Amino acid sequence: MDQVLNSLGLSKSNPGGFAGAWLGSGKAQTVVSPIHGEPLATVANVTPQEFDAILEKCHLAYATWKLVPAPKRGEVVKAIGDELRRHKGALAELVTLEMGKTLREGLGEVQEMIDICDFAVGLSRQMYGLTMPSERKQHRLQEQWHPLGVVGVITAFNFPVAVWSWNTALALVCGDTVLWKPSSKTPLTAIACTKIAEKVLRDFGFDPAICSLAIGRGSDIGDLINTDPRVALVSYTGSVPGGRHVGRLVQERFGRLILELGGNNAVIVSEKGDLDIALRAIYFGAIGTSGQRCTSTRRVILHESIYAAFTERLQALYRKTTIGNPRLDENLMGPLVDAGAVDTMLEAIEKVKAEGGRVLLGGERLQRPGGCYVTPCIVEVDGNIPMVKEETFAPVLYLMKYRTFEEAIALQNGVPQGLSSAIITNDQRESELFLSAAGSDCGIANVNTGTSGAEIGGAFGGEKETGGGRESGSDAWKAYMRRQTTAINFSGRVELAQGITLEL
Ligand code: UN1
Repeated sequence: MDQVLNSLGLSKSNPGGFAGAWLGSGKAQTVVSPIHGEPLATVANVTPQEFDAILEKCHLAYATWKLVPAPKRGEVVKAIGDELRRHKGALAELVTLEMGKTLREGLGEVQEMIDICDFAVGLSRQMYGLTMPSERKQHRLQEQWHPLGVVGVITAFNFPVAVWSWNTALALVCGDTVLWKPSSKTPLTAIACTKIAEKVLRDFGFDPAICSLAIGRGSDIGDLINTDPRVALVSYTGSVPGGRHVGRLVQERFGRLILELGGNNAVIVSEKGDLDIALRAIYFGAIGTSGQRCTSTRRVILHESIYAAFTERLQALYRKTTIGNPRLDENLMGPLVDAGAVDTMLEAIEKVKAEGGRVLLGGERLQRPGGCYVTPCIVEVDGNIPMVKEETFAPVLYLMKYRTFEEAIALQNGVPQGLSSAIITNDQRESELFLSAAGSDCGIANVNTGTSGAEIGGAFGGEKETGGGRESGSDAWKAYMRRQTTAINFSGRVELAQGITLEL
């Protein structure tokens, strides 16, 4: 463990703030691993005064960074990607130690960081604007994209490093600087990533405050980010209530927002689908990251004709789940992030039982050091009863039946969240209907693959209470830039648009 910390430049006690220099004289917290409940290291939060100085430096760094040609900014992101490749193993280990996902998934998370860096390097030469025909003679109409400012990135514990990288790789090539407030549950991985960015920025001779960090509580440091006009864009990943709060504060000052909030993701399994595919997709979607992905599969909508047999097979698979130390390859499921998450899971199961839900299997706390291990749970429900409409951030899977295809779509869409969805079918008409305007209302809709594990090349995000934001691939970069529309007159006289004349 010490070796992992050392190789990433971490010590036993670490300051939690960075803007060219490391600082942090606020309350110190001990980071405890959910794997065994043992302390990993301590981190000192930043005080509000320190936060102000960090933001000021990050804002000042923007004034010069925005003038660097975008392909040059891309070279910096390329070097960050290379550093991530070098540190992939150690960073994945730290992710596992700090938040408890399996090492395989930790490696996958760091791979997502590398992938988005590669994407952003290409993007640094492709931030195209359009040219439109002007309605006036000898005029040109065009739009171009300019940097926006400081991007405040507020991330959650479950993808402690990838979400920062999706935002940061894009923000950097777009000419923005980044101020990161990670989850208080995962400050060590945030310090490790910031050190990687610091090294690269220094090597290139750029101001390392371009990638700043402020560790502290959401209610103080988070709100300072939300309310400060020096932060042009706030990209927030977290719960629906958290997003509602952030949204109000940022909107109040007309700041820009990207919200990535809760999901309540369903897989529809048609009687015309490949049930082996369905089984694997649902199993990984539900137990992967111990059910703590915003894309985790939470609901399965099964055709009544296959319901009984499929439910049997799924339970048999669940019984084989190896639960334990996520650093060991033999374990498929690690702990939840902390003991509080276990309490929340067990309370949710009690509530759904009171609403008529029938627990088929699992949902128990395991007596292990640290107190964060549970057995994954399957609950049979009659449609979207009230608890099913809530996102419980844990491995609880709800099974429900449908008769007609229209019923399946209505169940899929019948929750307040709209992140990810999937259908397992070999019937082309069903899959096309699912993907049509009459189908899934989610930001992500997959066919014959599960709800989680989105690739970075597509835009990532969801509708309704998921918040509407998009990050990562496709044209999500546009949210990190300022669009400027330009009319250029080369006619040598003045002509008003819309045919308006002005006699002088
Ligand atoms: C999240 O859970 O916040 O699609 C992000 C996935 C991952 C990202 C999840 N690529 O499951």
